[in-house]
Amino acid sequence: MSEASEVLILHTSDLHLGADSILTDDVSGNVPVLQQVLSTARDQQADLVILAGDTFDHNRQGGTFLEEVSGVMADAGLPIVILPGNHDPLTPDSVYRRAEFGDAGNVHVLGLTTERGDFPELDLEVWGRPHVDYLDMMPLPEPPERRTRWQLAVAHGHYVEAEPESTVLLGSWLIRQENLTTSGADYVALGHWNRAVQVGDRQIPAYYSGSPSYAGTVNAIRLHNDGRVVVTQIPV
Ligand SMILES: [Mn+2]
Repeated sequence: MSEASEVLILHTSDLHLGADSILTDDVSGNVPVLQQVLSTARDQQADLVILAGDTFDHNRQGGTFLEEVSGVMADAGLPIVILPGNHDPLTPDSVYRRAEFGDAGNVHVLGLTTERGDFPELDLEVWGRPHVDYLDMMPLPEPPERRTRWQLAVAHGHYVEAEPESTVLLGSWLIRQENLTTSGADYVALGHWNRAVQVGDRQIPAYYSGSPSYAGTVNAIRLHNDGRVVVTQIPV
C-alpha cells in the first residue's frame, strides 16, 4: 500500500493503443502513453491501475505490437484492471483472448480472466460489465453483492443527464444517474469520453478520466480509512 492510511488507485481510459494517427506521422501506436501512465503509477506508488475501456483502438491488433503491449503491462510491477470497451470488446477474436500477459498475473481483464478484480490485501474489489460485441448494452447494471470494504465500479459509455429526445443516442451505451445511485460504489471509473470530468449528483463519486492523450492527466483516487474518497487529476 502507498500508505497505511490509504489506498491509491490510478484511473485512465481510451488509450486507443494501435490507432493509426491521421494527424502526425507518429507510428508508435500510443504505446508511450501507456508507458507514461504506468511509470506515473509507480512514481505515485499506486496500488492499482484501472483502464476503463478502449485500451486498444480495435481488435485487429496482433503480432509484435500485441506482444510489445502485453509485455509492457506484464512488466508494470502493479495490478492492472482492464474493462473491454466498444473499440476492444470481448468478441471471439478479441485482442484480449490473444494477448499473453505472462506469469506475473498482474493483468486482470474483466469478463475474461476474472469476473471481479479481487484485492483482499486492499480490502477492495473492482467490477464492471465488459463490452462483448459492438451492440448497445447497459454499461452499469445492478452491482454484485459487496464483499469488501471498498467496491469500485468501472463502466464504458455515455453519461446522460436527461433522457434523449431523439433516437440519435440509441446504441450509445447510456449511463444514467439512477445507475450511479444503484451501484452504491465508492467510486465509478468511467471511460468513453476524451475529457476528464465529474458527472452525476456527487452522492456517488463518478468521474471520466478522459484520454491521457487529450486530457494530459490521469485520475488519482485516494481511499482513506475514515471513508473519505478524494479524487484529483495528476499530469502524465
Ligand atoms: Mn469508447
